[in-house]
Order: sequence, then C-alpha cells, then structure tokens
Amino acid sequence: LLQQYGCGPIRFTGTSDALYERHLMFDNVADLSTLGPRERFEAVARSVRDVLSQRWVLTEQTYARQNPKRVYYLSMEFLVGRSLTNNLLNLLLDPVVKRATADKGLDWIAVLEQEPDAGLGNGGLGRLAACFIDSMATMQLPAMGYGLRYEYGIFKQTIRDGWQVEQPDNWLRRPDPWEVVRPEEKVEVKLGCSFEVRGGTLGVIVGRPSSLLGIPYDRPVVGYGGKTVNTLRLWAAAAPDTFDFQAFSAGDFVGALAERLTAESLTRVLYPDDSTSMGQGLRFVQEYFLVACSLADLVRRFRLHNSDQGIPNWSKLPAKAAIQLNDTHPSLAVPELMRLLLDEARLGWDEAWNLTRQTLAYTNHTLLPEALEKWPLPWFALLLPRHLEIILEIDRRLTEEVQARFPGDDGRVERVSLIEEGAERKIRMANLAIVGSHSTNGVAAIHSDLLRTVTVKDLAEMFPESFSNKTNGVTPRRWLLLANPHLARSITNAIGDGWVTDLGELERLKPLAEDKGFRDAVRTAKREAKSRFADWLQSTSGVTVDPDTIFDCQIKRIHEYKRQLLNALRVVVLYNRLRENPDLEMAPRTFFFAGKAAPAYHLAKIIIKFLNNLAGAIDGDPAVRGRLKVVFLPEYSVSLAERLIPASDVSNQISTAGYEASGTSNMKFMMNGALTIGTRDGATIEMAEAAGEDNFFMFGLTAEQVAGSRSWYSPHWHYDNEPETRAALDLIFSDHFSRFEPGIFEPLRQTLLTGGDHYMHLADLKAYLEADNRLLELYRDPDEWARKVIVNVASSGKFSSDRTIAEYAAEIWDAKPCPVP
Ligand code: DL6
Repeated sequence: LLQQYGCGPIRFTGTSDALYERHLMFDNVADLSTLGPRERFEAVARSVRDVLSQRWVLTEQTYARQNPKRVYYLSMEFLVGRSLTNNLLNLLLDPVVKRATADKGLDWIAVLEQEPDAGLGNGGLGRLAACFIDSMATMQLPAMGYGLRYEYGIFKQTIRDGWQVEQPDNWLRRPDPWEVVRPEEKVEVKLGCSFEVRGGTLGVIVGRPSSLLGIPYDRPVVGYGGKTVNTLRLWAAAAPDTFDFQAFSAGDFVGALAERLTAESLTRVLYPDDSTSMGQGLRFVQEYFLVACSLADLVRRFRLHNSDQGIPNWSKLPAKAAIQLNDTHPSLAVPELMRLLLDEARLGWDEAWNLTRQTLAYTNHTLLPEALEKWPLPWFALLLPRHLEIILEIDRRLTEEVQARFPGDDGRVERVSLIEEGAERKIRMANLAIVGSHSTNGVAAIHSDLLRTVTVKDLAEMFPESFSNKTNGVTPRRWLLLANPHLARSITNAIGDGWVTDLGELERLKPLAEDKGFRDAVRTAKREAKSRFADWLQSTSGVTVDPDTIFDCQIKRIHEYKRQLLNALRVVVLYNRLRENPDLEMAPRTFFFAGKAAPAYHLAKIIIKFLNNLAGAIDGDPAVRGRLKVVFLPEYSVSLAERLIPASDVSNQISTAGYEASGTSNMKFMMNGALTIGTRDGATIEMAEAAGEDNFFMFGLTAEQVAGSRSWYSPHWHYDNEPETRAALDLIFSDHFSRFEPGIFEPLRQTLLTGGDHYMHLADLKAYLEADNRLLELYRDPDEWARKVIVNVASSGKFSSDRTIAEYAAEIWDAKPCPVP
C-alpha cells in the first residue's frame, strides 16, 4: 500500500503497521501500555497522513508543472466532520485497516470516537463546501478550498430541562493530526486602524494603521481512489513577529504583548448564526481577513507560474484562476482584487475591472432578507478606506450605466446601487458580489428563479447573462458508501460499484423495484441501520427506541421557516387522535428531531424546549406508550447525521415554500432510502420530479400561493374551522405540555395565531396530515413501500455533488481535470 501511494525518490520501508507503532511510540514517548484510545487515534491518523502525503506533494507538483486553470473556493465555513474514516475510504484502505486492527485487537470504534467533528460551519452552506471539495478532488480538478481555522467551531449543544444550552467547541484542545502548518507561506494583512476585541465586540483605535499575519494550516482533501489529494487551506490570525518595540521600550510591556492577543482572537470563534447576518464588527474583519489572505496567496501562486522575466502577465488571470464566492461572506474579494490589480499591479481601471469580473463568481444561498449582508459604510472608512474608495467608484460607474440604459428610472438606480441610503449608509454586499463577478447562481431551480425574478430583479435585468442555476448535491462517498455500508453493499451487489463516482448509475436499480430479492435486501439493510442506530442511542444516552417503529425524521437548523413547529403540530394531532380513540389503528412511530438554534434566536430556543416537553409528555402518557415516541437528539452534527440518515424511513422537508434555497439533507435521505414528505420548495421539487410525484408525499401551498395569499391569510380561520388544528393548539395553550411551567409556550400562540403566522404553519397543517395519512396507508403494504424506496434511491443520481461540480466546472469556471500521474 505504501508503494501504491508512495512516489518519487522517497519510499517508506516497512508496513503501515510499523508506521503506526512508530507514531505511537515516538509521538508520545511513553510506555505503550499506558496509552489510551486518543493516542491510538492520533497514531492511526498520522500513519494515514504519512501514506497520503507523498501523493499530496505530487498533486501540487503536478499542478505547478502543468499550470492548469485552478479553482479557488472561498468560504467562511467548511463543515467537514470527521476525517479518518472518510480518508481511509477514499484511499481504499479501509479493508486493510480493518484487518490490521483486528490483528492487533484494537478497539476500532473507541479509536474512531476520539476524533472530534471539525464543526467549522453552521449548516447547509458549510456542509455543501465540504461536499464540493470532496467532489473536486475525486474529479481530479486542480482546486483549493480557502477558509478560516476557527479554534472554536459551532457550539456544542446540550439540553437542560428541555432548553438548549451552548458550550464552546474546543475542537483543537488536542493536536489535530491532519493539519500541516506552513508558517513560511504566511501573508500580511493591513487594516486602516488598529482593533481590539472585548467580549466578542470589536473596538477600533482610530489613526493607528495595523497589520496582522495570516498563517496557513493545510488539510488534505483526498479524492476517491486516492489519485488526487487537494488542499483545504485554513487561515489562522497571528500578530506580526515584531512587537511594537517603541511601546515595548517605552515601558508598555503588557500593551505590546496584548497586541498579539488581539490579533489572535480574530479567528478564535465561528459565528453561530445561520440565515441571519448579525452585523458584528468582528465578523466583518474575519471576512476581510479570509479574503485578503486567500487572494494574496493565490496571486502569489499566479505570479510564480505566469510571469515572464519577473513580470506577471495579468491578462492571463481569468484563464488561470476561477474564484468562487460561497455566499456574500467573501464578497470583499471584489474591491480587494481591484486593489491588488490597481495599486500593486498598476493596471488601469478598465483592465482591472474586466479581469476582476472574469475571475470572480458568486453563489447565493438564501433569499431571506435578514441574511443578506449589509455593512455600515463608516466601518469601511475606518478599517478599509482604500476599499471604500474603490466601491464608491464602482458604484459611480454603475449608476452612470443604469442612467444611460434606463433613463429617468430613479427607483432602479436606487435599487441596484451598492449603497443603501438611510440614517446609517450601508454597503449591500450581494449587489457588490453580483456586479463584480461574471456569474451569479442560485442553488436549486426555484431558488435561482426567485433570485432572478424577485430578489435582485433589477440587477438580473442588467446582467442577464450572469445568472444561472446550479442545483446542489452531496457526496455519495461520505453520505452513502461510508454512512450506510449495508445498503451500499446491496447496491454494489446489484449493479457493481460504478455508482460511487457516477451516481447516475443508480438509475439501473429502477427495474429491480420489481425484484423480490432486491426488495428484501433493501429492507434488510434498512432494518440493520435502524438497529445499529438504536443500539448506539441506547449505549450513549440510555434512550430506548424500537427499530420496528417508523423512524420519522426532521434534522436541520431550528428556524421558523423550516417549520419544526408544523411537524410538532402534526405529532400533537396524532397524539390527540390516539387519546380520543385508543383502538385507532396506526403504525407505531418514532419522531426524531435534531438541530441547533442560533444562541440569540429566542423563538427557535422555545421551539426546542417545546419539542423536548412534547417528548416528555408523550413518554409519560401510558395511553400512547409503544405507539408514539418523540426524541430530540442533542448536538446535531455531521457525525450524528451519518448515523441517523441511513436509519430513517421518512424525511420531513416541510419549509414554507419559497424559503428553503435548496436543502441538502433532503438528498441524503433520498439516497439512503427514506421517503420524503415535503413541500414544493428548494431542491425537493427537483427530487420529486426525478422520482415521479407518485413516489413522493408532496403537500401544501406553492411559493406562488404563499406570496399571493400573504395579504389576506388569516391563521384564525384555520383555528376556527379545522377541529384538529384547534384541538392541537388548545392542548398546547392549556399547558398540557408545560404543567409545571405554565405559560412558557405563550410565544407559540404569538407566532402561530396572534402574530399572523408569517410562515403559514396553519395554512399547511391539514394538507400535511393528509399526506401523512397517505404515507401510513403505504406503510401497510411493505412491498409497495420497498418499491417506492428503490425508485427513490434509483432516482437520486442527479443529487451527487459530482454532477453539481461538473456543471460549475463547465459553465462557470471553464476548469478541466489535471490528473496526477
Ligand atoms: O446551499 C446550501 C444551503 C441550502 O441547501 C439551504 O437551503 C440554505 O438555507 C443554506 N443557506 C445558508 C444561508 N446562510 N447564509 N447566508 O446557510 O445553504
């Protein structure tokens, strides 16, 4: 194996076992019998890194030699999860390791459990970035991810008395065996003033320009088959090596050292907000830091490979670099690249502008107004004065163009402007990203349409050729092959393993829906995954669930638009039905919820509390025991999703239509053989199209109907006219689920009834229950259920991130594979 991955003049002698023993001994310098699973995990991971490192070096050497167009994916979030099993799988090493661990009597599960999730993201956007870099490496694209090395990732969630409690995620407390720090490739980032961070807020010290260092930490991104090993480069902030010697020798010893603390605190923590822009100064500087470090780094690489006698050929930049902005978070790349081209390369405005636009591309991930970033103009004036000058000049030219093309249309000028006027002037980052790049894409067909025709309609009319759709996807390596070994094996037994890198192959399973043997195999795989999950849950939390009940799941960030409350109302209705009629025939069900609420999102935290109280009340009610169970799983993470999704029978994708840009857990459930009950929103629409609506359980208002009924919609009408809706709400408001905490769910009355039910829960509840009935009806026929499961799995091929990346590469980046020999 070492020979397989070894290359060049260096060859290891010995076996991978020897590597492991050596790491265990020499990295710890301790008596081996005293070492525990953590040390063993580090030794295994370091051995795996040894195995891949020559390939990693060769990948970069190949790119340096061939000088292909490179793709740079800039993202404030990479929700990577664990790496050991994924790297072993992609290196095709897992059978070897299984054998070796068995030989050594190593408790493999205990070792794996030592790896913390790299939780450097909030949810869908960050996980998408992680799937994309996996696909780019697998497809042998010369690509690199750029992000921040947060010392604290997304907070740890515990539940106390039903309430979410946040704890810091100190994931780097123990050394991370994957990362390689490269201090020699540090970059300097300059700011217009000094800053300090106190209690998470940014204070600026005017009149004292400052600089800090970006130190790159590289992580390997192993493509499937281990041929290409790309890099995820995460930047950590540090103070410049030199202290402020003047202050130092003037006696301010502490002050000079404090500067260091200030700089390092910049990348200390990930902002835990999803689908909101909290507008804090520290976040603004974090975003600039990512952009400044990454652009300096990639421009340095560009100069190295595209200069003639030391003079860079800037006109080649768009032919050699494609920079994808993951949401507006890195959109300061527009003025930063302009600054580099104007001030450092000394190009004229027009040339710099054309190169900038041709090099940059932007992906929008949300239409929620509260998530669209707008930064106060005075912050630019203080911290990034040169960038402000550039933005104002872009805006001046844009305004001229609008006036020339749409004379007299002042409203349009105002709407497309990069500047929002008001008591405090703000820079609209989405407008900046759209104007400053050659491509703007949404992440599912409906989302891209709404973006183009509603949210930024005026800009789309100005730059129609820039707009396109790229429906999201997920990597089938992590989300099927690794997460669901039983189903993966059944699929491979049936159609071979081509699906692992060409998920469209799953289509060949369709005829097998009629094959009893295959239906049995799929059913057995699901049962196996459910038992595995139930055992894990029992052993880690003491919670008992019955794998012979329907596992019905909703796992995602807690947000009103995702409508966990609608799901809870469904459960309350079912509960009422059973209380009223204990003899009612109803398949026993376990409802799983998991997800984190942004710490400052009060209502989302009440929703978590409600779900927990609902679980407690149902558990405590003998009338429904064994028939209904609700479980709120704390600490939703990539690792938890990997366990639960394979075990799920039903996937709930029930956002208010028009609000969920795409969704990606919907795709993971589909390829793992869960049936979807959902609204016509995001990529769920395309999934239902792929499988046929008769294999889906779609319900509820369409995005058009939601928009059209806003002005007259009244939740009270549903309360007054739908007995089950009314009974469910009355039960909640009677404190049935809050006996010892009367009144705590009053905010739910406010959001669902008196406040107007902005997300239209009550409008969709009846239709949801009808779809749920159809689902239960189907469940009575196990063969028919299995047929639909197979059709769903077989139709999930489109939702591989390989397909998405192939579209980005062909239609946005013009990037080609660069195979490593
Ligand atoms: O595109 C990835 C993912 C989508 O699947 C989700 O539908 C969408 O909600 C999520 N967007 C965000 C928005 N954050 N910001 N800005 O996470 O993106």
